[in-house]
Amino acid sequence: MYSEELKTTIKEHLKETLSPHRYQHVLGVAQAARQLAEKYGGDADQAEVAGLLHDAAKQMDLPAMQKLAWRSFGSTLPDTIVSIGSLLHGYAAVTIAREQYGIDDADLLASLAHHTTGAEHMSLLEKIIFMADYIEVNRDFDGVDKLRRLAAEDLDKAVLAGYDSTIFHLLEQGKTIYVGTVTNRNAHILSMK
Ligand code: DGI
Ligand code: FE
Ligand code: FE
Ligand code: FE
Repeated sequence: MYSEELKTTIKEHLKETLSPHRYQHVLGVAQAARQLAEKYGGDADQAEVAGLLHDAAKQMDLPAMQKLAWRSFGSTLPDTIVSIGSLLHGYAAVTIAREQYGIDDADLLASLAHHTTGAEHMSLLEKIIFMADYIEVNRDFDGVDKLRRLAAEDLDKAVLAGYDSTIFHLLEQGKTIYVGTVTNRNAHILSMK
């Protein structure tokens, strides 16, 4: 379903639009996503394409992200998400995937939209992209080794540790915490019982 030709085209475009650092990150996420898909019984090509595209809008300015996100989501997104680029870029990536690459795979599009804050009920692919973003080979932060180990053992435990790591980080930095991140973490815990 997802061809090598499509992946090559996406990579060429990303290489032109992202910084070298961000481009290396998306290659790392694509590779980690493939590996997680192979381990947990997902579609490795679908995971690779989602990994490539998840941060496609990351380096745009906020108005450009807002225009993109509007074309896929209209007024359905919470104001908090629309006003903060770090929360909005995944939703903007959905429009890039749809309009530039003709992708209409709802699961793939959801994995782009939800990669930063998670979601209340994530599919396997959504969990894979959410986790690949933390554990890709270029990432280096306190706790990354624990997340890598958990991701190799139990994807749901890893997802919970991912939420916790983001929330800890935001607390330490004195940043606002999007309430949806907390709601999604709670729903994830309940889904594990
Ligand atoms: O795009 P990446 O840097 O690869 O990673 P990401 O999309 O997971 O996260 C982007 C940024 O968003 C990161 O600096 C942490 C921040 N973030 C994640 N959850 C929240 C958040 N920022 C706020 N304010 N609130 C959140 O709940
Ligand atoms: Fe991101
Ligand atoms: Fe993330
Ligand atoms: Fe990322």
